[in-house]
Amino acid sequence: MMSNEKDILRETLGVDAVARLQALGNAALIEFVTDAVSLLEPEGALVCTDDPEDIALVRAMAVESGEERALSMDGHTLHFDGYYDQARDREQTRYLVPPDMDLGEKINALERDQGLAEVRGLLKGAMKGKQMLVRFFCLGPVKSDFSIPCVQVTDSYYVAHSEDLLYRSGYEQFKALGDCGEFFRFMHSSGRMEGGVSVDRDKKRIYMDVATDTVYSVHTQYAGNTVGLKKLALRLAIRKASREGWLAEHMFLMGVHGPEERVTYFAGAFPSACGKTSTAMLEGQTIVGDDLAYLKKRAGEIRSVNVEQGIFGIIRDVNAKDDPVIWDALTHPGEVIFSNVLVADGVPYWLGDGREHPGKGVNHSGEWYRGKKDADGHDVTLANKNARYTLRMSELANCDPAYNDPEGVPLAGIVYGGRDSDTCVPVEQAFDWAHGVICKGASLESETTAATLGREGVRRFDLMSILDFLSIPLGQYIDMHLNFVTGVERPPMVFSVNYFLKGTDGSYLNSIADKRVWLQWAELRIRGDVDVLTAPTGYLPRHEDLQRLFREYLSQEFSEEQYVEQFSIRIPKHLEKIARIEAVYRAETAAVSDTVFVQLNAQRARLEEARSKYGDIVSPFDL
Ligand code: SPV
Ligand code: MN
Repeated sequence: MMSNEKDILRETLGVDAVARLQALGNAALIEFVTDAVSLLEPEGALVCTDDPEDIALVRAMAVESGEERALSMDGHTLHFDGYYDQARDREQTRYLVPPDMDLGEKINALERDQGLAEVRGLLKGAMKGKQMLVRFFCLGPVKSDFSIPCVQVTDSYYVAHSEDLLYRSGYEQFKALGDCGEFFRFMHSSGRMEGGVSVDRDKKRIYMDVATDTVYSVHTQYAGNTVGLKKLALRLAIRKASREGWLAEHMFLMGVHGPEERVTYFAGAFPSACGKTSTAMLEGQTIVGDDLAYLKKRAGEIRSVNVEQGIFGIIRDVNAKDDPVIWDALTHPGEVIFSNVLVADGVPYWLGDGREHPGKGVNHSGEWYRGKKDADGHDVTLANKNARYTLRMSELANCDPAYNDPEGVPLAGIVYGGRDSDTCVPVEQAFDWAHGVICKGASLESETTAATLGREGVRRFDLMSILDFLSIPLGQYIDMHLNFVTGVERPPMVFSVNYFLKGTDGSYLNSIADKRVWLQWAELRIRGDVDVLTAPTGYLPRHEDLQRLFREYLSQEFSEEQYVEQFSIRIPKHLEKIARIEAVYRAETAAVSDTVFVQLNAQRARLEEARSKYGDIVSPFDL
């Protein structure tokens, strides 16, 4: 350590904290923390190790600082984000790139020097009078070749507490790293606070410096903007993965339990609020992770790990009937952070919880009463639609025993799903890997939800449900997927699901429970236990197989009429979709592989041929 670095650190951190940093023997880390101290100017700092005492202190301080408040149930706390800070902010999340780097049409980028000057200007002195927390975490299981060490500095105890629930501790992982700069860096300040929330929302910025694997986030608390290791780290990981030939994905991981106690592992990509967590939490199955997965090729197969160890889940519509496991964890003692829900008499309430609601309480808008309007004249709902819960997976009764395995789980299937009211069938298998990558993953669209700021219900292109997090050009990302299975004997089978298909009268055709059948069917397909029908868009399940699965798993009939209504191929809708997707790729400034257009053209040709034979709507019984 240079002597002026030593002075800056020692003055602010004290001798013990400096010793903790020095014990890691990592010059790049010292450089990062020194920079953070000189930029943010904290009054002092808490350098935490993996020691449970440090973790308990952060949890206690989250309450003492007012960022969280204790609820009646043991271990439960409540956090509010500012009224206008309730979701990821796409507009203010930007990549800082050198002038010669083109990330393409879809990526919100800003010239590096300009962005750094702006965000570092906003962070200058942001921690005056506050403590800086220095935290070490590990993405992926520890001591694994999936592990990525991370350092987070923040002045938010809520952010640090959330990270303790969501990520594996990483101080020891840093020791294993040695003197090496290959780690991710996150710098966050909530900025000026009033009543425990960030107030200067016009100065909110989330900027990612890809040259140094450093993310800056300021004047925000919402975890999607601040918990560095979540979506901000995903963006850095995608770039690292593209350099090293693996995949960093916005996917759940789950074990689907088939006949004779066999377990088949699936990953699933769904845009936010489209049934992703509830799929990973399906009855009878085990969950490995609900949001982020790393995939690597090992000895001719694909292995995958959960990047996280906890869940930052949407609480809306979690109720005792549809989500018994989560419900259980949320209504019993245990460490849970509720955010942006309503609290009355120490009890949290949320939209769609299936309970009688109190007429007043406290929520993200302050004192709340039924009929309350905000400053813009909009109704203030009892809880925010994007209200969340944060807990460790180990709290869940259905946690898969392999969720911490450093080797990961063998991946047999990938599922893509979006909120699609009028085009795709409820479940379908891709013809092969390339067809799945292009016509399912890279063609994914979804109607927008409350998980991001902006209008809801607008159809939006969202390839692999990762568009918001893409940090390399679209074409390059697709190529990574296409090439990923080279040398893999049995690439994962690719499926699409659609839980949101509507009938001609505008009502949903499926109930929430039906997804169990789609997943069990996919499991049987992977194991070679069921046959299929060939449609222009992929392989469809046969009626008799679905009928059997509906009876077995849901004790329900699945009539021929239901089958025809749900599994008919809506050719004009598919052709419109292909035209939309093709336009997206044609508009890309960065190169896009020919395979994209070849696959889309082949699908169009199959659809047109089917239309000339059967008309606009093709019944599966005609196939
Ligand atoms: C999502 O919106 O996809 C989430 C929550 O998983 S966030 O951390 O906001 O990204
Ligand atoms: Mn997510």
